[in-house]
Amino acid sequence: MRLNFGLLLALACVAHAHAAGRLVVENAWIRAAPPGAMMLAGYATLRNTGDAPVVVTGASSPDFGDVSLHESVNQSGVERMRALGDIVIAPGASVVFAPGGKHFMLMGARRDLKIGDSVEFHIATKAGGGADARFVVSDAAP
Ligand SMILES: [Cu+2]
Repeated sequence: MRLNFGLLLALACVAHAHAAGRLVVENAWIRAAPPGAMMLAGYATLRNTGDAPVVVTGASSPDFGDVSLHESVNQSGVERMRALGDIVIAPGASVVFAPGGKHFMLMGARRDLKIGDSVEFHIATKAGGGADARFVVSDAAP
């Protein structure tokens, strides 16, 4: 029987395949604010469609000097924000960034943004790769 090297190669590849997370960014938007606003907030749903955990470590955008991941918390009736550490998203799970909770804190805008504009973002992950996303400026969630 002749060896089928193509088949052997395919089997070897399957044997070496490993579980991997896959980050998908959905419903990404930035709340519209008056021109010159010191800071803006972005929201999105981060979904892991892979078969291993995804660890989100941060985000960046060419349109902002600084992007950080925050969570609003109510402490004794006072609204405060705290920085989020790494966010672990289990396979099949999603993490929602929405008004009143987790948000992307956007500072140092490099251009004025008006409703309908879109902004490129890169969401960084521990495994590298991450995900690119387009956030649309809006006065309400999509
Ligand atoms: Cu914040």
